Amino acid sequence: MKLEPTTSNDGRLNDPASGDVLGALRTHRQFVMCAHENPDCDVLGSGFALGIALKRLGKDVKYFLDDDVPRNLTFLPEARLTQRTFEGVADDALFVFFDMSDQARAGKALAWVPASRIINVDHHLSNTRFGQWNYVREHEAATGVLVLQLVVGLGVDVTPDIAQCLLSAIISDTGCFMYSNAKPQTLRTAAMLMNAGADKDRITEQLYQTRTFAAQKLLGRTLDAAVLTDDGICYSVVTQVMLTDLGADNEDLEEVVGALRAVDRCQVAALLKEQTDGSFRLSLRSRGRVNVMAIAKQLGGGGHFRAAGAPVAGPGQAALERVLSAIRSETHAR
Ligand SMILES: [Mn+2]
Repeated sequence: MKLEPTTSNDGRLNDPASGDVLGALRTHRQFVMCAHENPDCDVLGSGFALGIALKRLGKDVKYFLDDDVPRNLTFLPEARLTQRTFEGVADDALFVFFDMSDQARAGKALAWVPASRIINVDHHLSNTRFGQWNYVREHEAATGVLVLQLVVGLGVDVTPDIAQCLLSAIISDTGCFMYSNAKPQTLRTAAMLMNAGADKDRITEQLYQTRTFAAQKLLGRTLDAAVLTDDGICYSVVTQVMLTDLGADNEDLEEVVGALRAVDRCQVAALLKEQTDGSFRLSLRSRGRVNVMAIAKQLGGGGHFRAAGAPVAGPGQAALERVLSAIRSETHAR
């Protein structure tokens, strides 16, 4: 389906900010799509969608992923094509980093890539413009929205597969349109993608109505152990022992922090997830008053106003104290 360039949130047509990036995409031959650690639907959907579009222009595309595709995202077109090595990647290939505020988010496997070979496509507030080419629009709901601009800018038809990838990215990053980043234009873009062949029902079934039994049990245990403080912090800690007991893994934790955030007296939800090396990964959510990105930044992480994350060193009690004090320094400063 041929789509007209979309109108961005600020009303601009055919986003001129994408110009340099479009030039790089048109003139180079080979591209490596790159995801951040703990890949999500926005980063993978964005990479697959642009990959499909570039292949339609005769370009060579690799999908590098130093991870398995999360189980609930294996329905995405191209999900079976990811590779863990740089086999077949030429010296002149460009690396497209999606949905990352800085290069470190891509992890050690991609730390070697020089800025001169990086295209950076992102919507995070704290983006450091780490690429030679940067297409960053901080107020878009998902990186997938920017990729749609690129696909249209390249003159490629939005095929059902491209539409499926991009609608998945948008649905995921807006929490199925529940979050405040879902604007009227976001809904129009989603409608357009459905018209182009995206299967909304399949996406929502995969993303929101399919859980492992272990994940449901883990949600129960984590909520049972949750603490709500007088100053509105709702937190819980997931240990490796809990995961092992239930035969669960990190993928089974997706729903937990949202369930903490849903508590009526909660201002900031915090979930500390113990990693196999004894360190922790922190997920933060805000009910709208507190900027959790500022909290995450204090701890060396990043994200968005209402959803952010950071790595936190162990052991557990010290990690928890550091997190609570970072949250309080932000909430009480207001
Ligand atoms: Mn995103």
